[in-house]
Amino acid sequence: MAQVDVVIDTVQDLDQERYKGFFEKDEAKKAELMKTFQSKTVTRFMKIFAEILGKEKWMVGPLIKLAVQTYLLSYTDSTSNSMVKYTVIYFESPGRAEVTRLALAAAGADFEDVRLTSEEWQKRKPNTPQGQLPILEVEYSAGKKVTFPQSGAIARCVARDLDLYGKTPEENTEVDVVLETLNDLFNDLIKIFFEKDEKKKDELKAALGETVIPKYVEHFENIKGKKEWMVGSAMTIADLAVFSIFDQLPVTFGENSVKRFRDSKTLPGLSEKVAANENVKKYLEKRPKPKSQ
Ligand SMILES: N[C@@H](CCC(=O)N[C@@H](CS)C(=O)NCC(=O)O)C(=O)O
Repeated sequence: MAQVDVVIDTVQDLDQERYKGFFEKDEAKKAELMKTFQSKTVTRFMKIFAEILGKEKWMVGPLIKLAVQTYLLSYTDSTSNSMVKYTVIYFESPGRAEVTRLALAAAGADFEDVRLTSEEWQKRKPNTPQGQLPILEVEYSAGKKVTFPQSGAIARCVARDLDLYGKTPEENTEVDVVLETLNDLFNDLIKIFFEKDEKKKDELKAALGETVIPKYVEHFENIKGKKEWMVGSAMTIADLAVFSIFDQLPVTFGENSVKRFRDSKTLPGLSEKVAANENVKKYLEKRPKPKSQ
């Protein structure tokens, strides 16, 4: 049982470290202490536990191991950016990954922007969750790593983690409405890419600027109304979604596709505000320039 005591006392030491931040009154110092706890202290204790438990000679070893892992992950699964590294894997284009890349950039998160060529993708495809991109890898400082497919799911994952998902459950759902509308728009665009008949393809392209995009512009206008942002009173991933699609459309489908957007009384101003965000600005300067396809 002595070994159990060693683990329990070590857990207590870890808690003592956590309380330093917990009981700190000065908000700036508290934030600093919590950051150090999450980014350094938990990792240090992980190593200590790994050493103790690595011996694996006790009957209770595996159970303690499970308990300790659960205990540590309860800290590391929470939402501090400092302890998480994100990797977004997609093709070079903005496409279905851009809203996630923008969210990570806007929040100043630690993120790797991996852009694959078709050849590189073909090699990696068999080892991915659904054989499609984008993929988001999330690596916690305690060593846990998860990989998610599905652009909507990964956009929501980073929005939740990085406080870009609205402040209330109602706002979360409003953000979802925007992301789902964006998904519908993508599905309409994809019909054009997959159309083999050149005549029909041209018809679809013409309809884009005439009827398809105007319909989505109206949806987005109605959601935004007279508010400063799409949802609530602060920038969310919904604003990044609107910015990203109207940034991308003219490059891929020409200026005609976004005529209704340019004429909108509310959406271009929103896009300008998103582009003026310091972190977004830095990302836009750094990212590969979107190409027409
Ligand atoms: N519903 C999925 C669709 C993903 C999808 O269609 N990905 C395309 C690129 S936009 C892809 O991976 N194409 C390459 C392939 O299927 O090998 C999502 O939203 O992530």
